[in-house]
Amino acid sequence: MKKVIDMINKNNKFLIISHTNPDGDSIGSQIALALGLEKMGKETYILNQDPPTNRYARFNRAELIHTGKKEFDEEVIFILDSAEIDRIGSARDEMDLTKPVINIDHHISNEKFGSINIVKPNHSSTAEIIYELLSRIVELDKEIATYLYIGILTDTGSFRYPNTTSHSLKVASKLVDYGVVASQVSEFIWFTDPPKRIKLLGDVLQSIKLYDNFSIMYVTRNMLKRRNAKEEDTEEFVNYGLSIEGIKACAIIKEREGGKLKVSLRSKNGINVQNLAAEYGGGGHKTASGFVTVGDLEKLKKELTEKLDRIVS
Ligand SMILES: [Mn+2]
Repeated sequence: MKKVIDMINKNNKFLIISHTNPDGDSIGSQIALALGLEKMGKETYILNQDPPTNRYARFNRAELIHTGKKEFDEEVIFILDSAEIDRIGSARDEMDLTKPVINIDHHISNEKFGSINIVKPNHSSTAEIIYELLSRIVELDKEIATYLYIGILTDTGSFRYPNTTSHSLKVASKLVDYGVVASQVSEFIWFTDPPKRIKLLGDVLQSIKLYDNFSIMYVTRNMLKRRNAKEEDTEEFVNYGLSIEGIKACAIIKEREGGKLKVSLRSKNGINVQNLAAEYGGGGHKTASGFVTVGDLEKLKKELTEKLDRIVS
């Protein structure tokens, strides 16, 4: 951490990159870090391959997030919440490769690709680590605290997942002391869904197939079309597959353009779905992983049924 603080003190222009399809933790961490550094008088530029989804594009500071060609001469590059450098997608092409990279992440599989690596797998989220960094170098305020809180809230599934620790709750508590209104943030993130998303959820839940201790559901292009929805409207649907009594693992298959199939896997009670994702070239955590493959939906359903059956029994 001291090396990072030295690097911050000695430089002025910081590029802040995170992974493709950014989530609440990556976006919350990026915006909080940018606001903290700007408060110290530094210049920052947030760059991601993909724009934020609707849920996160509504943030007041979402305009800080850039995509596409970079217009910035960075001195230092932060890469947040990305276990491998490939996770940042095309943002990598914009990096000045002569500049030092500070890699900050909480994934156990992090490949430590940075010049400096702060990898803390016992932390719930990257935001929890950014809190530790910022609280040492700048006076936090309600706005910075709110973005950090969003990161922790989303990565812990509102403090429900096993990564919810005494430490993550302590950090959340400190953020509330800075003025975060927990109920407002929850409402903003989770209780402002567009009606089409809830209709689509109904359709997707109809597709669920329950086995002894795992479940599989899917979203086809037609299901999306019928509700005038996009794949981003299916975010978090996977968790319903795991919310059923006795279920220890679940999968959701999302049909994409061009015959591609995106699969998200979730598990609990010590079941590991990371290796299953890896079999298809994907990755993630033990309890949350995913992959993209090409093929036939029915065939993949059958394959996953057999493989999940083996994992949970
Ligand atoms: Mn994260």
